[in-house]
Amino acid sequence: MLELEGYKISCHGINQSLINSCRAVLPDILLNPKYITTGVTFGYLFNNKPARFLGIEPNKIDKNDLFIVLNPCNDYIEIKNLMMSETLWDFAAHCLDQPTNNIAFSFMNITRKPARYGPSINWHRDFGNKMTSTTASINMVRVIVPLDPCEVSNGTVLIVPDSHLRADDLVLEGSAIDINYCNTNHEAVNLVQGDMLGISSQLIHGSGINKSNRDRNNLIFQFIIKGSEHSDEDTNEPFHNIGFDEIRNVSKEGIK
Ligand SMILES: O=C(O)CCC(=O)C(=O)O
Repeated sequence: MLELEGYKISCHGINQSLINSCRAVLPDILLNPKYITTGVTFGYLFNNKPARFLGIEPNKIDKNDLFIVLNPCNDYIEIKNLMMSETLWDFAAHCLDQPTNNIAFSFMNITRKPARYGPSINWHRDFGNKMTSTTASINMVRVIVPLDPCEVSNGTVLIVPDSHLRADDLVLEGSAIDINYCNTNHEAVNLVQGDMLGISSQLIHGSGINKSNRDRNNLIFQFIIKGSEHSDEDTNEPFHNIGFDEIRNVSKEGIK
């Protein structure tokens, strides 16, 4: 499916009470020292990539707050419950053109854009991205589940249609993406709570700054085709490789 279309939206697939529970536990996750150690803070991002905050006063940025939270499903039953939702797995399987019992969950994160200082995310493909990618990333889909309504003003996801089919001519000098092309040919994907957005690992996407007064938090679940080669040598965070039936049977303490 994604091989043809590059991305797919499912409207209102996730139960609102699951979204509400995840949203409610978010403040607790953000204060958890474990995620502060393993995640990426806005301070780190600002020091290393200040252009992501273009037009934002540095003193507006909470430097200790988290931009990326890695794998909170390991400890939070609220996130795990959403992750066990059949509609999420069926959607991911549909994106990968597979039966649900032939896909595996590998990794998840929260990507945050707080009101007034949420940073932009540069044009990129997930294929080959060291933080998220496995060696199996050609057989991978990342499914975005927004915890807040997302539109251009609060930094929703922007996609470059058909860029997954044009891996050659949208790449300059072997690595850099043609930024001018992306700047003029992208589309915004507006999402509401309950929606899911599946993105092919080959599709170029990014997102803008959030200067609005509305937070934007995305849960992002990564699935691969079972049996795909799997490597975590490029990342500090181990990837899971766990099917739907197994995930339902793991204890409430979390996925290990
Ligand atoms: O949350 C976003 O704005 C985009 C996330 C993204 O690009 C990714 O996870 O690859």
